[in-house]
Amino acid sequence: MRIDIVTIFPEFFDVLDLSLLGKARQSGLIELGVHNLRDHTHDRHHSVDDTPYGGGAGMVMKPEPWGDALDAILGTDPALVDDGPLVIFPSPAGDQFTQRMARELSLEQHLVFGCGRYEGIDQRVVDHYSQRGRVRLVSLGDYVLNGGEVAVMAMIEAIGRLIPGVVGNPESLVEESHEDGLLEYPSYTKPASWRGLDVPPVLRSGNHGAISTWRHQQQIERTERVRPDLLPRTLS
Ligand code: JEW
Repeated sequence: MRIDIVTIFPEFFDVLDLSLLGKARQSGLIELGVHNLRDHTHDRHHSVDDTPYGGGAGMVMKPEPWGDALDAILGTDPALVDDGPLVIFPSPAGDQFTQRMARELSLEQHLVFGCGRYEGIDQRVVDHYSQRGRVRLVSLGDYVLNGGEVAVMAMIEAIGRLIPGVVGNPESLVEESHEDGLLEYPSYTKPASWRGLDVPPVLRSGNHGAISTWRHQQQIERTERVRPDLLPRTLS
């Protein structure tokens, strides 16, 4: 998969050199381009923002640097068509990012993330690229961030680990929280007793049937307790 990011804080994405995602880049499974929006300004002060039409607090990102930056990545072919790059703008007004969406996005060939700052990007940028191809507004969750960078980081981590070969053991993908609609069961490692707290004896019994049953029961209890909204709606 190819991923391009447009941001005024390219250094923010230096951490993508590390860990699983860094290895995936080295092995060529993920190709990453990070682009500084200010490289696409033409004025002396490299301005990317201006005051909002209609008034109001704060600043809005100007459309021209966005147009130049995105054209440099996407090309200027007026029709980007249905199977071209997918452009994603993180936004508090977007569709909620979920594990399901991560799975869908992990099947894409080319993702382009546009990270806004200030009060957001001039609406015409979204409108223009929606006319030329596929654009999505995506929200990480119902809280307000200062810009799109943290949201993009989270999305790339969630999407990247679903690309075949990025996570060493594909079974660990299936087993994890949310892939089966339930929360994860609690995990333990050595020592068997720590500060007076013992590992549940069933996990040391060697009885794999009993272990599976216990873990599944733990998943259901945990989900009922903290995330009942994840369980299928039951009658009565
Ligand atoms: C988020 C991108 C860019 C995503 C999630 N837009 C906007 C905006 C901002 C603050 C207040 C009101 C609107 C800041 N901001 C962003 C915020 C994504 C941008 C500028 C974002 N929360 N926040 N899930």
